[in-house]
Amino acid sequence: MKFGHFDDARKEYVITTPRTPLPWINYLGSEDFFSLVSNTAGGYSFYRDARMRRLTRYRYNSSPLDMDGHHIYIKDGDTVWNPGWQPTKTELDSYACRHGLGYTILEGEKNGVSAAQELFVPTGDACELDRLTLKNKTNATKELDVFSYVEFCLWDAIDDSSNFQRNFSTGEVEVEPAIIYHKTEYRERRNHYAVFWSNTPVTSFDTTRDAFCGVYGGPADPQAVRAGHCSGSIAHGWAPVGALHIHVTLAPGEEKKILFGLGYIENPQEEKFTAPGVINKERAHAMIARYATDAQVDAARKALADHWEALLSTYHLESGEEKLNRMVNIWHQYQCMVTFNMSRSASYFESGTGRGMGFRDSCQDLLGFVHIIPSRARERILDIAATQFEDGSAYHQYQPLTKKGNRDIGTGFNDDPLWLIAGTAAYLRETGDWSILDEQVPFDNDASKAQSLMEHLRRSFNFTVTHLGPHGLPLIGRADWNDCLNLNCFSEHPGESFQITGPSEGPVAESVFIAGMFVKYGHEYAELCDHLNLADEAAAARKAVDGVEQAALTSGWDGAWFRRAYDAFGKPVGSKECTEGQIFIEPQGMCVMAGIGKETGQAAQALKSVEERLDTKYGVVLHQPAYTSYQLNLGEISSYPPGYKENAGIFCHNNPWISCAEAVLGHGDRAFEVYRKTCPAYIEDISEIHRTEPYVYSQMVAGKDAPTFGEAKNSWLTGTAAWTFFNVSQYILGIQPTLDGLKVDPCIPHTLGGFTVTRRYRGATYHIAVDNTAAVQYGVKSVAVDGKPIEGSLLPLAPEGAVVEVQVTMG
Ligand code: BGC
Ligand code: IFM
Repeated sequence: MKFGHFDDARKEYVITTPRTPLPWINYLGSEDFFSLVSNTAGGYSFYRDARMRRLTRYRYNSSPLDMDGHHIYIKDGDTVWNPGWQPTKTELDSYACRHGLGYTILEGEKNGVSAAQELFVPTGDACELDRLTLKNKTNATKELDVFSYVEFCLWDAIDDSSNFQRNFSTGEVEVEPAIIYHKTEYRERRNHYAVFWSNTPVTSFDTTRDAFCGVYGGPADPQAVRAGHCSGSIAHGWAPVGALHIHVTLAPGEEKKILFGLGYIENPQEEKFTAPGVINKERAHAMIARYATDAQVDAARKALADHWEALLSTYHLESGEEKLNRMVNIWHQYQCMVTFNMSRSASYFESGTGRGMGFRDSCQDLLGFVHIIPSRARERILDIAATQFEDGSAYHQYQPLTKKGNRDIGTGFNDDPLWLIAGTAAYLRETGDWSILDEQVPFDNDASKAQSLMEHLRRSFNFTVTHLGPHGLPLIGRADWNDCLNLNCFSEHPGESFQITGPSEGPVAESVFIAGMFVKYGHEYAELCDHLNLADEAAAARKAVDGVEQAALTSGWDGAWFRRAYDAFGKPVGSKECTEGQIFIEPQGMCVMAGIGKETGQAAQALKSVEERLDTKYGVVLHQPAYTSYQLNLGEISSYPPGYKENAGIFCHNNPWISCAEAVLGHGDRAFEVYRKTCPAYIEDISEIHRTEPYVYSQMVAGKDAPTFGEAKNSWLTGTAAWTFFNVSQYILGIQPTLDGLKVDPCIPHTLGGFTVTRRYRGATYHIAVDNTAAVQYGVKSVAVDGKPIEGSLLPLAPEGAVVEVQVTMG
């Protein structure tokens, strides 16, 4: 069953009922100001950091669901309704939600009045605009009362939801006609405030929740809306809100537009007050003036549309597969932007308060983002590297506002350092900007300990070299990619409480997955050394890589697949010797991607085992058999019921690894089959089972051991976005940036007769037409550039501004 449809021409998903299985959301903003908005106008806004600069409140996991948001009420006689249905839930005569690139439009109609609430964050500005277009479709004049309402958060979202004894006394606002300033905490160390305004004169306003909603009321039936008037309340402590009321008269057929805005203003510290306690409003006035007229708002919308058009034109596919085109050209890349911006911090499932930017997550996000805005990728790489320690290890997460490592989450994830090589190498392949390696970057955010980025990568590489275990495999530490496989978390006295011991305290648990990573990214590191003429270092790196590769092929091999790990007692994990957890997806994907066992046949055997033992109709599960009971020596993984999350769920993130690995072996049909099984557009028809948004990936889908097999959870913020785009663009369609230029090496289903990709790369535009009338899965027979045949499939680098015609024939 579907709850809407794709509108590819407008690059939108159109939801046609507000009763989706879960709120289906969109992200507005991609620079500093962000809003999440659901298909029923729920959501919240923040500036840069969802924990430290939260503008509006959101109550997660609430009942009723998704009541806090960006609400517009329309009172028409005795009927009160919202264009997005919630929070009044008044039945609408028609409803649609259009989620597009950086904007959402909620279209409702009731009793002959249509209302479109268009929400977006303009490029280059720190505000959300909500434009309401009202139209009277009847033959009689309509007298309407329109209310726009937001509930402010007192900035620090954790403090806001816990420190009530203080916070009920700190709230402060200022009001000017049609403008409400939320200035809580401005008087002390802060220099920022929020502004909520309308471009239309207001009839009345409220700034206290008690007055607007009623002490025992709520957004579903606010007292002021029922009364048709606000009471001019001024917040002193308690819960400051922004509520603006506008009376609107609409003649038959008449249409009117009203703009509401929510902005973030930061004044320099020294400009704090114009008079004691009174904020300096200059910047707010300037912001409001930027969107005073409809023409200005139209121009801002157009600028946003142009911005996205330009971003997406970097990689554009035309093929006979409509769903593939849609995902590659729109939704994969869009989700890559969102995951790049958010890492795993703020969604409807991540509260924005627990996690900041992940070290491994953000490095992987670069793989799918680096072509979109390379300059932002560059900045991100330097930010991430600055949280590394001198021994090459790293904080697992950092806070976006301060960019400082997050001490609560700590360190000890031994895969982290290698992801920095992965992200940086991807940046270099895309841009050829070798200057980044010379950048001086602090360790542990301490400028006095700065070294070149290349030195950071060297320490990343050496971290693995110096942390090998008894089988010559890398030590796993607290965990590798699989956060929940905690093999050094054990007790010698069963029944004792859960203990996590740090990697320096002697644990010997080893990871075959990190071995695969080390081989893959170790080779990429050696290539950087080659390029920098560090021949000795390159040779030494390759020698270290070969050693780990041998260990993976011997101690890491179980007979028909790669083992997952060795636990702290030296027993294999992910082996036929185990009763549960005999085979895991991660090492099969990563080792084969690294080329391990390609010559010996072990790689093909490993993927065959994946297909036989881990594949399901909804995707490849993490491991089999699922753990049926909690086991202290395995850690959090076995704390989940079978089929959920890391305990044998379909973790979407490592499905593309299998698809990439199949492509490495030239299996185009299977690579595409694995891609298709979890791909949103291909499973749109089972939205009632899948339940999350059908336009983006979720972190996981319940595996075959779960009672709710096929049900997805944790949509939007997942490494699946980057890995999928990386897979489909570079492994399947095979348009591969290398250090020396673009290479074309597709691995596609034999039924795909061909395709064309337009790729902007290092300033030139390549039109690449691939002909597969030979109906093969893999293999390039000939390549012609501007009509002239070339040797091999590496395209000569074209000068900036050039347009290059490339003809590739498979066979
Ligand atoms: C995992 C969760 C786990 C959490 C904390 C996440 O990355 O997906 O399953 O509970 O880390 O360890
Ligand atoms: O690898 C992790 C990631 O960093 C956060 N989400 C879950 C993944 C698997 O545990």
